[in-house]
Amino acid sequence: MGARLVTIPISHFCEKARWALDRAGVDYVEQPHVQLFHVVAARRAGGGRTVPVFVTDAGTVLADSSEILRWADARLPPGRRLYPDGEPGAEAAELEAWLDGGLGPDGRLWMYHETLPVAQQMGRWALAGVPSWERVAFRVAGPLVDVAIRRALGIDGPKASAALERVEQVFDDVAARLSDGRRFLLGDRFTAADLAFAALAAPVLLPPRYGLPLPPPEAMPDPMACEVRRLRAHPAGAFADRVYGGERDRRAVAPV
Ligand SMILES: N[C@@H](CCC(=O)N[C@@H](CS)C(=O)NCC(=O)O)C(=O)O
Repeated sequence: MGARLVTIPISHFCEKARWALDRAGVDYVEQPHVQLFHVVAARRAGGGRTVPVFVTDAGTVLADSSEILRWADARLPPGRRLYPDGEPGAEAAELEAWLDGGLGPDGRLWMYHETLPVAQQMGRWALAGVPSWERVAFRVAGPLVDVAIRRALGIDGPKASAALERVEQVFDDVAARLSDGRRFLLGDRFTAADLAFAALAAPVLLPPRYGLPLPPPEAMPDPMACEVRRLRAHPAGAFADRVYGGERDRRAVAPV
């Protein structure tokens, strides 16, 4: 069997891994699953309860997006790596870990709080490529999925507001870093920090060049659409858009 990536298709941690694999020209098949059903698929693939889980063609299991980035990077020439040699590579990894631990979960929590009430209308995007029985189960068990996701992620109104405030703080920090005119977070070179920021900001930006179609702001409830437009206009939101425009080509790069 060839390499495979087990995902929740719209998940931003999955986009992070997918982007790195695409960028390195890795040949793999994506196996998308609905939230909660993904646990069975992730465990079956040899991972834990989260996705992405990447199974290489040699059968090695990588159950964390950062591990997948490292694996993909090893397939690129040094000049194109997401983790440059030495201190810049360490700094890229440090920023990535900061974003993985903060922006990633916070943006997701806020996005679910805003979209769970209209989850069935999101099916067109959220169910892309998932097995048909999971699609049916999602439709039938809608209210239960809502309760289960809220419980699993500890979602409520005050937590969602606090999460959005933290997201804005990250946006301000990113903008401050870029304020000296540098092209990327660490200078002139695209690194894991930039990829992680652009991928993990997706729940609050809904980037048009994401690895698969996301709903446009117009399809979202008004309060969410309003925040998305506001954050897109933030210098860090504009930066994410530029990074997608310049660096996110699906399977565009040949391996070494
Ligand atoms: N540290 C992990 C985090 C991945 C993660 O949080 N994945 C989410 C999807 S965005 C997930 O699987 N959540 C389901 C759960 O926690 O049960 C990584 O970087 O891969």
